Amino acid sequence: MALPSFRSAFHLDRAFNWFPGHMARGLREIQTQLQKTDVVVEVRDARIPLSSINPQLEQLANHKDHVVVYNKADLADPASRPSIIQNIRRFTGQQQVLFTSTHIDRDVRRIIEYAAARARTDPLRYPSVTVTVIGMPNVGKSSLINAMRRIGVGKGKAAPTGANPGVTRRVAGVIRVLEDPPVYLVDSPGVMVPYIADPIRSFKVALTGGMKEDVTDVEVLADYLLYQLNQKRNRTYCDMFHLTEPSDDIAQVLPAIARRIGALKKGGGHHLDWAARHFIKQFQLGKFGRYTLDDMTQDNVEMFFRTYQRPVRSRTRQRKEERAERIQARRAKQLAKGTHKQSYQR
Ligand SMILES: Nc1nc2c(ncn2[C@@H]2O[C@H](COP(=O)(O)OP(=O)(O)O)[C@@H](O)[C@H]2O)c(=O)[nH]1
Ligand SMILES: [Mg+2]
Repeated sequence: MALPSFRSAFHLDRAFNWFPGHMARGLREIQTQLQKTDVVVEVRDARIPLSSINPQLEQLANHKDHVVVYNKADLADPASRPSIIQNIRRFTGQQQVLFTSTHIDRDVRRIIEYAAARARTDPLRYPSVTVTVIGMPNVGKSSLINAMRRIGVGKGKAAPTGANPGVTRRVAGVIRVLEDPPVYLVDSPGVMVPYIADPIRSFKVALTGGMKEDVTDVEVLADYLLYQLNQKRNRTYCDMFHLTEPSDDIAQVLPAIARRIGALKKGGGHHLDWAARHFIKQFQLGKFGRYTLDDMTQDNVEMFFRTYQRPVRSRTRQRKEERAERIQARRAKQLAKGTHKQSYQR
């Protein structure tokens, strides 16, 4: 049987973007919180080692004692690890790179140990250690904190977690995760890159659960997933959805999924959006195997780091941000002069 021909690239012009008000506020709160922080744990998603870097967060964390944690490593391709460590060290200078899964105690303990080592080696300077956990939405920050608490002090969940992004909306209170030496953790809301210009990057972030569903298009995401599976010659979906052969046409695959899961409309036809959601969910649960979606070949990594320092902003957003900065500066001036209230009431 001749192999079906697959698309050699995935083309779409529209990127998904999500940067609600609570993230802008979260970023400011994180900045304040970092002044009271000894160690920053910057969590990323191991399935998208490049796309889950937020330069804004990285910049805030860079002048602190800072460890990068690639979480959800149980869902990512372990073969890409050496390349990730090597490239992150080379391009960002970041030496401390860990891989974790929240249900693997050994992984989680390494983060606690990293923080505790500060107090053990320099107890006068660090009578206790405060750790702030930052990162993009849904990478597992709150789950990691709960795991650290479970392992460190044997206590239950303290930070709310959830399958959808945007569960944690404020910088939270301190949570003790170790008695001796005392280690405290602070959770924070996930902060998305304010403007993702590259559609493919936005699809990867969305496919791994980083974006609220409303700002995405589940059928486009399902199509991108199909493209990825076919690229890797992964045929798992054929057995799963009773397809006789692989297909690169989402218009064929989604109805097959709908039939398999019973997403049928009363008067006939298929609920294609339910089918798309189901398909994406199976990926997020690891049912198609372990995936690293970012291409970690040298050329691609170099290209990514050549542009990532300067987050591309749309002109409208740029103008909006400049206006917000001007208003903030004016308020600060008025506050200093004590005229803020009057001008506010006017
Ligand atoms: N497979 C897997 N799932 C994880 C891991 N860490 C977190 N999750 C799941 O990812 C989702 C988001 O977790 P959450 O801690 O709320 O993320 P946050 O938004 O960064 O705080 C939840 O459904 C978690 O169960 C991990 O290491 N492996
Ligand atoms: Mg959270």
